[in-house]
Amino acid sequence: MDLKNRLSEIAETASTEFANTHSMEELETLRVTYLGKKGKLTQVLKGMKDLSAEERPVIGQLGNKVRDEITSQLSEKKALLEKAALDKRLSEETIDVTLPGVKPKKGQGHVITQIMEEIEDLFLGMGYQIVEGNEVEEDYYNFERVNLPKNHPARDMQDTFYITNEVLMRTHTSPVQARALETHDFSKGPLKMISPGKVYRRDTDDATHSHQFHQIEGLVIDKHITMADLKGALEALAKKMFGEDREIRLRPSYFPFTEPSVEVDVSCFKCGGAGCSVCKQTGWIEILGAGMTHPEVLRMSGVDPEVYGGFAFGMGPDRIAMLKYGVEDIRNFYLNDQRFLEQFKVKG
Ligand code: 2U9
Repeated sequence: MDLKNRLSEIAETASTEFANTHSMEELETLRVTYLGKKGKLTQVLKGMKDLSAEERPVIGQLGNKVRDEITSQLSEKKALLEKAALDKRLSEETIDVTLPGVKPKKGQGHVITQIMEEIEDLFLGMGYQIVEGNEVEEDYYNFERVNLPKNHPARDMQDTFYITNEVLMRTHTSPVQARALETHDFSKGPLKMISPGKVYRRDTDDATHSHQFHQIEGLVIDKHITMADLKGALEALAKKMFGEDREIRLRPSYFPFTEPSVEVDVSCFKCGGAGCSVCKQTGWIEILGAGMTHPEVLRMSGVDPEVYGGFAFGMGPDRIAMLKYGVEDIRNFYLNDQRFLEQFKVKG
């Protein structure tokens, strides 16, 4: 058979075979059969070298025409098969919009964060500002400026992690107050602030101690502040955290940064004061320490204690959370066990 006839036959059989193809795999096999390196068309075109000079362009033209036809049939069939596959998928895959959706799990703040935010809300409402300072602090601001000079015995209870001899992890949030005192412009009004945050001590971790815990300290400095103002503020705090029926009592105590100093008890929220296991049969639970700011502390911050004075207080949100929820081991707060943490939902 001459090349011309062979080309016509190839065009014919290709056309029939493409028409009878029903899958992409078959189509690919056909492509290789006709157009591949060793394909039928390629074989025929290779034979062109033996043709005469007159015949070669005629057969060459016909060869190109047949190749173009096969190529376009191939892509038409490919598009057809793709569309058929898509139509099949669309008819098979249905979405039942009436099925219940997957409810996203709503998280919540850590129980200590929730307690701290509740306390912050209360004091914001009473006109206090919230000031956060550095957890890495200078010895000078952490100790000296709150009346704890080098070799003061009370430093023993507040050993901490030292970065250098003079730089340490703060042992309380008092340095935040000391820094605020020296920058506050009293001609613009009183200083009313709370400082919440993490603090550090070189404690051996046990059920009631952790090397890292939280504090919220407060400071109010103005002219004519009395201990009655202190009692009013702390009574509001006790009622907010432990219930409207709570009362507080002040017992004399000692802190280097306040004089006089007091320890503050709240009437037992479990038994109302009658005596139970929570309050160890006393009717009262100690929740914070407080006092009138020591004149020396004010003087060191450049504030004249003859003109200005006020009160300060400090509490541990970890202890408040333990009391409020009956948690017996402080370390539970820091284990990141979801089963424990999910139990606490203060707001919302
Ligand atoms: C300045 C002036 C005064 C902060 C105060 C307390 C009383 C207090 C701790 C007891 C154990 C909190 O729960 S605890 O960790 N604190 O009792 N803190 S008055 O007084 C200041 C601070 C800074 C410049």
